Amino acid sequence: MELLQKKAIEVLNKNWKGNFSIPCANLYPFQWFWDSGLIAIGFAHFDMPKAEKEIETLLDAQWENGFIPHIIFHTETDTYFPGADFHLSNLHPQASKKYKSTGMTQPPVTGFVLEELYKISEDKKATLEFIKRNIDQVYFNHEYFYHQRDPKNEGLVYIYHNWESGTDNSPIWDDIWSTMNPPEYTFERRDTTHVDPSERPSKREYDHYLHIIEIAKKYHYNDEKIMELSPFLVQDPLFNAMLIKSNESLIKLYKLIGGHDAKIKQLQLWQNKSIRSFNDKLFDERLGVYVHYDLRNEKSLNYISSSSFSPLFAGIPDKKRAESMIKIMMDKFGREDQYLCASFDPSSERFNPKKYWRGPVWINLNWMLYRGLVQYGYKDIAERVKKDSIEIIEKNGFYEYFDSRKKVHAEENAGYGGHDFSWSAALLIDFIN
Ligand code: 9YW
Repeated sequence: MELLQKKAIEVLNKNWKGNFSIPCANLYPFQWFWDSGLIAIGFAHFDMPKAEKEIETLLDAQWENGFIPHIIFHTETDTYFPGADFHLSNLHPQASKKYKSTGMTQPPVTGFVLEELYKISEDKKATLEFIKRNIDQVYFNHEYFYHQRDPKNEGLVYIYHNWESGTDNSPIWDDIWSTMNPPEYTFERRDTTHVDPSERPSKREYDHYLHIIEIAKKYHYNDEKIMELSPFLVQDPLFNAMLIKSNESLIKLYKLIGGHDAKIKQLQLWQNKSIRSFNDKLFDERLGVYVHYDLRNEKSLNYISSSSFSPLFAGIPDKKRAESMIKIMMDKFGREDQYLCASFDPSSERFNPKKYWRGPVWINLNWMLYRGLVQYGYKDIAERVKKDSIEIIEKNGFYEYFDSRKKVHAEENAGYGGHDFSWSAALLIDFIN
């Protein structure tokens, strides 16, 4: 275990660029929002100044309206498509003047990351000072979500692009792609020069991704216009669970700091409404798990994915519901020949254990699942998630994602996508400490 930890530290230090981390060399050469948060948790175990700097750099790129972008383009490299010249964040009047970025966001992990840093810290006083300096920006980000992304005022925020979900090519989006018919764009993919194209989204899927951005750009990333016109408008259980988990952390941290009654009260109001709507609207009684809601077409997207279980991490289901969710997870995802937890329902015909978010196991989702299972008292299953996560890294290395089928790991390298991947390393460190 010591050797694995040493290697993980090497990966993180290698991907550290002075003020922030890249998710992995070549494939993802910039700073990504939720990667940064999770990477900071890893650094906190052995280098708190880097953990703090990671978050400070992320928050430094916040827009004047509270929005935090999903990619911050710190350098000019063209090894990634679509880059800064495609996204053109400066179209938005309140975009950061200091950093080029995308005009979309990612799961809001920053609130709970601040709490994790505090828990891990050996110098709580100094870490609390760091939190005091930064927490209001995170609060401002939540305010942005509740003011700009919740058209029905129900406490559930929408995402307008699959890249905002963090689960880029999930089969769930296939239903939305079938409502669209984007132009066939001409562009040069860069991801497929770094990793095997069979493990990445297709060209046609990319046409859809680009088309949504073109619409948003046409209206200068104006939230009202996006809400009105984006063909992709989804209430995502993973995204909303991250927001809810982060709300809870902000409440705890503000209480610790003292003297922020108005903000605590507001967070509590958001929190109560969000949890109520989440349970009323995103739970599918027939499937017995949480699902996505397509706001544009006003219908539930009834599929089981690893996002379906992420509400456990945020304490959203009651005990009874949690019990039935976990039973479904074990029946469908937890068979002995599968590693926990595939990113998509292995019994579905859309399942593909090699292809990105269509089936492989991801360490970030496993980490959340582990935490959720522990919180609800499912220690044995939690231990299996942890054991599986460590085992697939030990067998293959710090890959971006992993085949969910055990037999493949016995025969060949079953780690896919980018190698020496930051959050796989960071969360491995957190798992074993
Ligand atoms: C892309 C960086 C990002 C993650 C996303 C993941 C992938 C990038 O990599 O998206 O070009 O599609 O899906 O969750 O933040 O690690």
